[in-house]
Amino acid sequence: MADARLIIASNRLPFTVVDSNGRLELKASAGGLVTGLSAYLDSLQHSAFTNLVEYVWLGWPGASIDDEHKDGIKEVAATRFNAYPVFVQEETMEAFYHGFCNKTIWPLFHYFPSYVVYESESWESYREVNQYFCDAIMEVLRPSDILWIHDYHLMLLPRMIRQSMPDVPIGFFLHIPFPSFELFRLLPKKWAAGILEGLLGADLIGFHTHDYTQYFLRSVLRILGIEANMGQMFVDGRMVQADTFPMGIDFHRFNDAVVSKETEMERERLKNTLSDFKTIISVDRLDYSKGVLNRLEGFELFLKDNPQWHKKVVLLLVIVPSRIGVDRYQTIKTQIDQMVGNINGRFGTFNWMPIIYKYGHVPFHQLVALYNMSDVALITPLRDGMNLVSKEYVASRKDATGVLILSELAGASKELVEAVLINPNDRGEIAIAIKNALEMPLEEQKSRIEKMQSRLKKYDVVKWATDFIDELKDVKEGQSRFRTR
Ligand code: GDG
Repeated sequence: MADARLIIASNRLPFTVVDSNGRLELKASAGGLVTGLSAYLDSLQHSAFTNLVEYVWLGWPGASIDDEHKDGIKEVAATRFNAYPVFVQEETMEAFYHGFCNKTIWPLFHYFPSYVVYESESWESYREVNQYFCDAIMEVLRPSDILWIHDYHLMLLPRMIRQSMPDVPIGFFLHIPFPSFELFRLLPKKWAAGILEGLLGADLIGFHTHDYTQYFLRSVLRILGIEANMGQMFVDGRMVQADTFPMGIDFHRFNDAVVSKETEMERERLKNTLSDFKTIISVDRLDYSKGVLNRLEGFELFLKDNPQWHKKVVLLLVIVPSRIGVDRYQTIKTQIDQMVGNINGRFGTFNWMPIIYKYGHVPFHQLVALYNMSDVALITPLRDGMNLVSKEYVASRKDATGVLILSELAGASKELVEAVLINPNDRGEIAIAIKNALEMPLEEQKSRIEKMQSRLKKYDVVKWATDFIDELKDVKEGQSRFRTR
């Protein structure tokens, strides 16, 4: 595979096109995927052990672009971000993203079957946008490249590409849970089979946990009748592998940022107002799957049961706006607002509010300062593919103190076994976990955090991506050996 380039496809690019007083500008954006993959892509440039030095990132640029501006955007995207924009009109993107992606797939794959909307038009827009991505990829893809497709927005894409370029190596990684067969089968047969066949167009399909991989294989067996042996399947005579790759973080980015000047300044500023209190941090995108209401109920119960902790502890609740175009997200926002108000109204005094609530994005160094100065992290999703925030909290504990309370329904709980694991549906358990975390002896805190840190350091995001790409190359080699036999 000499001169192979890595082509990455994800719904969004690492930037968004914004209109600034009539002028289009490209603004860098940084979610978990962008930050994680960027660390890997940087490492490629400096590694002597891979022939993958060039990459191109394809995705939607975040807005409709007029024909007259397309070439300009393409040029800046290529030079500043190594990116290739997939142009799709905002209305089509809206039906696709707010429709099938986030009203059908997201709730179903996160075990909220009663939230799922089944609309054939939105399935059509899902197919349509996957086809737009396929067309754009075919403009740049060469047979010697490696294509790595990301996440639930693009599950039909591997097969579409395979039909046009039968031999190109294609990897697919799902960042959210793959649900058990009993949930997956709720999808109309045509959609369920379409999604599985779409995914099986890849050579390697990766999931965060062993369970998700097994659930996927079970659905493939029950719906398509294809059997697997050790995750290996034969699809139209081609070997396809499903496997588990728990995504890590850029450990040193967080660990080193703790001692940076910017973080130091943020920490000082925060300490000015918070030095009298123990602090509990909670950070999520706005999403019903993140279990924020359960968390607040657990915290309320803790305050009710533990008056000795009144005026001594503060919950720092950061909610980052997300998918506000979907009704369910508006509803959950209103419910969170009300509940925070109720708890503060019920327990607060003129010199103490139990919850400090920030609805908005916080800059990176402030986030690290919050992780670093908080005695406890309270992370209680009802379902989460992985949950990187829990890993970032652990990485930001430079002195190895602190306690992570983590839902056993987050993928991360399979690795972070030294966290205080809770079931997010059990408010009583959350309340007790908060008390125990605040009162945990320092030696126990350190022993737990150190073990988690050493694991996160070893299996970081660069290792995650390297393992995935290496296995993809192995699968490809295995296929050619199989063919020559
Ligand atoms: C999906 C899956 C899976 C958040 N708020 C701020 C901020 N963030 C950053 C965090 C973290 C990322 O966003 C969020 O990642 P999560 O993993 O916690 O959650 P999702 O966004 O739902 O991600 C998830 C992930 O994909 C990766 O596969 O783990 O299960 O749902 O990196 O740091 N960053 C800054 N300010 C914020 O306010 N700077």
